[in-house]
Amino acid sequence: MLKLYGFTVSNYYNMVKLALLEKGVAFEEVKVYPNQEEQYLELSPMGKVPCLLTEQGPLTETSVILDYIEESQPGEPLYPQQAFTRARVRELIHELELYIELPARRCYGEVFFGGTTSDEVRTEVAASLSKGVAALRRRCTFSPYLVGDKLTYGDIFFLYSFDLAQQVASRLFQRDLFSELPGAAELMAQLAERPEVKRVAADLHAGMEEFAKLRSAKAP
Ligand SMILES: N[C@@H](CCC(=O)N[C@@H](CS)C(=O)NCC(=O)O)C(=O)O
Repeated sequence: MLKLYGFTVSNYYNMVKLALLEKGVAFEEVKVYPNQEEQYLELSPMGKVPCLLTEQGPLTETSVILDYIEESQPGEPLYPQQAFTRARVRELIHELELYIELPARRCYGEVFFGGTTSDEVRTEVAASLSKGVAALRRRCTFSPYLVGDKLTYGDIFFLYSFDLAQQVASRLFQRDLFSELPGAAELMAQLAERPEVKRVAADLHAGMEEFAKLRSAKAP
C-alpha cells in the first residue's frame, strides 16, 4: 500500500492527501515533520514533506507525486483528457507554486509564527504576488473550476496555496487577493464543501496543537 509521509498541517502534504482521497486510493499516513536525519533523507533527500513511498521506492516534490498518482492509480482522472488543457492545468500549477506559494512562504514566519520579515523581502513578495495574481487572472476560467467544469490538480494546488497567500497579503499588505482574482472566492467556497476537503481540514485542525508546540519549542 502507498505510504504518505508528512504531517497534516503541511499544505503540500494535504495536496497529495486530497488527491489520493478524491481518487479513492488506499494509503497509509506516516507522521513525520521535515528533518535532516539520515533515515528520512533516504526517503526525502531534501528532508521535506510530503514523500510518497511506492512499491518501487520513495518520491518527493508534490507536482511530481501528483503526476505519478495520475499515471499509476485508478479513480477519477484529475487532469483533463485533452493535451492542451492538461498542459494549461500544469501551467497553472507552476504559476501557483512559483509566483504565489513560494513568495508567500517567505513571510509565513512572520504571519503564522511570530517572526519578522525584512522590508526588502516584503517588497519583493508583494510585487511577486501582484504579478502572480495577474497571471492567474489571465488564465483561470473559474467555470466553475480553475480550468473547465471538473476538479483537477490545479484546483488542489489552488486550494492549499491561494488561501495562505491571501493571509500573508491581508496581514502584511492590507490586500485582498480574492477581490484581485474574481471567481477565486466562489471556487474556494465550493471546494470547501467537498467531503474529502472537509476530512483534510478536520485532520489539519486536529494536528495543529502538536505542530504549534513543536514550533514554539524550536523558537529561539
Ligand atoms: N517543493 C516541495 C515543497 C514542500 C515543502 O516545502 N514542504 C514543507 C512543509 S509544507 C517542508 O517540508 N518544509 C521544510 C523545509 O523546507 O525544509 C514540494 O513540492 O513538495
